[in-house]
Amino acid sequence: MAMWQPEIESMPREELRKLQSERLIKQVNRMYDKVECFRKRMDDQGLQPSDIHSVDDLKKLPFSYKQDLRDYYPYGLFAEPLENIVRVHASSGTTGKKIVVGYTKNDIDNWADSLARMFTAIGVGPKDFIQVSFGYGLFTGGLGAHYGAERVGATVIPISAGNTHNQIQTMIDFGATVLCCTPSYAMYLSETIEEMGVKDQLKLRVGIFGAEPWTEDMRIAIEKGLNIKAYDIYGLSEIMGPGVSYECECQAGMHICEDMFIAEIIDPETGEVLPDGSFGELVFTTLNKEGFPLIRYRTRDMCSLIYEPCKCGRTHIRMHKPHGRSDDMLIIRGVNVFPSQIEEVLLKVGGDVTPNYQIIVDRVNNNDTFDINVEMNEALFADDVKSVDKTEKMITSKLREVLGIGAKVHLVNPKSIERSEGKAKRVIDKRKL
Ligand code: DLL
Repeated sequence: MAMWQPEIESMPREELRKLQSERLIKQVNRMYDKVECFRKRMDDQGLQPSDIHSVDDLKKLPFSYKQDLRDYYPYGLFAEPLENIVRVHASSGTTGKKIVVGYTKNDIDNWADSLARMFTAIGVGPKDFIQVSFGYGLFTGGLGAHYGAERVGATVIPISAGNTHNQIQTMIDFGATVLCCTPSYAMYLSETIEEMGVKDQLKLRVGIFGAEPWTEDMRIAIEKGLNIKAYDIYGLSEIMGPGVSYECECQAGMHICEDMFIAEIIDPETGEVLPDGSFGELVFTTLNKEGFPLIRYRTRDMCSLIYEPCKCGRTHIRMHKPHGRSDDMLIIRGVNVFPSQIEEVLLKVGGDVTPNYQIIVDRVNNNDTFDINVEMNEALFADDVKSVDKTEKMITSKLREVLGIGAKVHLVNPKSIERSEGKAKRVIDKRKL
């Protein structure tokens, strides 16, 4: 079977822009006819589909929000009759009601294409055994990766997340060469492999990780721990699932499938489109989704886009790793804190502590309390109280430098913080805000 290599990824930008404009116009017309919420918003702004002539007019169009998915739950935003929907996925997030998305047969095909592009971009093909350790089910990770893996002709090991010892034994017995899971689960797997003393029995060479923020230092730790090259993949259920963007072999930002999605960066406060290269909120418009299309969807993910051509020759723009979500961002004593900043500090400190941590925020007498439990490693645990004290003080001062506010750092026993098989839960916010 030939490697799957679509020309669309190296399409000249002018042609790509033309394709985007054509698809945008078609999409806006379709949605105006079929999706009540979108039509109402257009009408409220005095806009007609005929006002949209090219991607330059995108900024005229109204935004859409996660709240819309809740308000029209479950199927109110679908743009196809339900008999044309062949699959639904859902995501519950940390708060509130589930959101539901639907796919037609073509949507599933395009989704598999985007993941096939990703696998091909990092040299994964028919000879590979891909262990899909993303959760299968309503979460998009498992089935998303699965269909892409089949499309490139690889052998899929559809194991889903969890049951870690069995997971590792299967990896060894079946000769998995590629691992797909969340970065926090990859860290957990790596830790358990170390404990089991089976690292030299693994055939893994590549890992594909996403669904939650992770830092460059975490990438280094995973690559070392599992002896692989680790690639980032991004996506969200509302837009499609994994594969909205993905890294190529250069590991220098994730290429957005621009024939399928238009990305914009906006100021999350004002909604204004920011100049190229700015850091802000990522907004996506789907260009060829049939079942569940969205125009200018506010992802709440904060990042910037890279417009310089990539060394790999793909012409599609790239996005930096999202720094966190504007709605994951904690405001503690008036200061913005992203959990990823804490992870960065811990990974830099390295040595005596692990990147397993939990943030606990509370409000006592109208003041925010900010505690961070950090797991120490076995060596420090066996050391004397003075060394623990010293490390605690060092982390506290490094965190203050980065965050600009003080946190109480508590070094806790090895393996005392619960491990995650999916997305890690790093924050316990007890304030009733
Ligand atoms: O997490 C889809 C996915 C599955 C992506 C597997 C990658 C791999 P949701 O559950 O809807 O969908 O969560 C989407 O997760 O808005 C981001 O905040 C975050 N996220 C996803 N990928 C990354 C990444 C899936 N590579 C939300 N880096 C998104 C940072 C990510 N954050």
